[in-house]
Amino acid sequence: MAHKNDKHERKPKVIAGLGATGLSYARFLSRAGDDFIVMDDAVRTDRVNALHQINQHAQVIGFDEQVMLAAEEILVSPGVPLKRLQSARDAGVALRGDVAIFGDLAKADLVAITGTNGKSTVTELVYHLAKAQLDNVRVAGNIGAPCLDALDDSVSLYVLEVSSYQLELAPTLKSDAAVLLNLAPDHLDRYESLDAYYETKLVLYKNCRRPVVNRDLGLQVSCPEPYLTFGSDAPPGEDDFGLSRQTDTDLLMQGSRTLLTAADLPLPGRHNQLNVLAALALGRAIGLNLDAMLTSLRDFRGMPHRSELVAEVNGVTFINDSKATNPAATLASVRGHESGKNILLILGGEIKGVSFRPLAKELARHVNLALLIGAARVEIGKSLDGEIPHIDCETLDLAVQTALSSARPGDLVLLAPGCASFDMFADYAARGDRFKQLVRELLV
Ligand code: UMA
Ligand code: ADP
Repeated sequence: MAHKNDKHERKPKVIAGLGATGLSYARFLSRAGDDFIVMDDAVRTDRVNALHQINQHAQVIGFDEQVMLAAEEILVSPGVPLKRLQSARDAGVALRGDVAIFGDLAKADLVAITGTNGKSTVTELVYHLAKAQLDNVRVAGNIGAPCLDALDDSVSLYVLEVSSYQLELAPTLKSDAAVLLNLAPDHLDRYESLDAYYETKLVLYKNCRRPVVNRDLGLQVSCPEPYLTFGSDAPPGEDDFGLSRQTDTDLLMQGSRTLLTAADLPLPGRHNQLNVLAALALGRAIGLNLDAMLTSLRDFRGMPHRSELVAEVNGVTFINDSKATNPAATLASVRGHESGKNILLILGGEIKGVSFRPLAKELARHVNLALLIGAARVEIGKSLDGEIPHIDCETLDLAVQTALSSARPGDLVLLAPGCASFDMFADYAARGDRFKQLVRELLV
């Protein structure tokens, strides 16, 4: 008779999605000696090879209802919409996400960062500030490093970027400090409404010891201790962070103390001033020294594909902000580059159910010409009609050529497409890399 614990008698664990997270689940389960089945709609050979390095017997199949229903639990990759797994959930099969598993197992302090835009910048900034003052700081999460791979008992602080997709299965995540940076329309191809998307993000504050709250959002957060705030107005209290306008520059303040002038910042634009304030507030929330953070800030270099200067060609400046993947990010990016230069904006890709129409008038104040690419270019063109002149370029290659022939010396060509890249590229980084390559080819 088979023993109760015989693995042949046990229900299998199932991994849904074989991307970066799926591979991290495979490593996680293999460390525990668990067998598993992987489901994926579009299996890639390189990923299967990577999987078989972890467990050479692991089976990879398409999404299968019977397998899901027979699972002990399903470990879900963030890109897999939960409605794909609803019947298993209804039948009582547990759906688990990496951030919740990580939160249960992580022993060190945790700073968690979400928001529609600025997550990676603030995550990287907090990591940069914290590692100058603490040993063994680890950065992980949606920034591109699955959090289960970061689990390590020698870590003293985790800085975790969390997406709304990840929060769907981590509604009780405990953190020592957390921020919801901002909210703007995005991912409406996944959520039924804007409120549903916003509510998924708001759960981050539920079990947070020291929330950091953006005053511009007007949120009321209930928590046992007073919380720190930041915002684009002057700080209301001595511990709060904010901005004070001077005639020629903005000042970053804590209470009545001037910390920095905007001109001292290593990153352009009002949005990055807010990102810096959020990072400083998070640093204070976990006890980092403020003066030391201000010193470290000076050598933060920003991240690739976020307002990255590529080159100047015939007097025309080319900037890569491929990571601007929704209209609000595009607008922040455009505003961040206003310096009296004419802006030619490359827009388009997969639109994720979010219209440019509400922002078209405001974009028109800064943008002289839009060059439209990708699957949503016709739809975007309609939403810009009457506001911004636009040219249908279809491809990024053509958009770069058209930009160069339409621009005059002193103009700025900005790739801030306001859309996902998956219609034409593997991801935003591949799109940004292609843009940089095309611009560099103009130099030779
Ligand atoms: N898949 C299916 N069926 C589906 C959806 C996906 O089979 O319905 C499969 C795909 O064929 C693919 C795999 O799932 O093989 C991909 O899984 P995934 O989309 O969850 O991607 P990962 O590679 O695991 O990367 C994820 C995050 N991706 C998404 O949330 C879409 C990465 O964020 C994150 O860096 C990584 O985990 C580590 O935590 C990227 C992202 O675009 C940067 N995030 C969104 C954003 O920032 O807007 C939320
Ligand atoms: P995320 O990880 O949330 O996508 P990133 O830090 O990678 O955010 O920044 C992506 C883009 O979003 C930037 O290049 C910029 O165009 C825009 N952005 C960054 N911070 C903000 C902000 N605080 N508010 C609005 N837009 C922002």
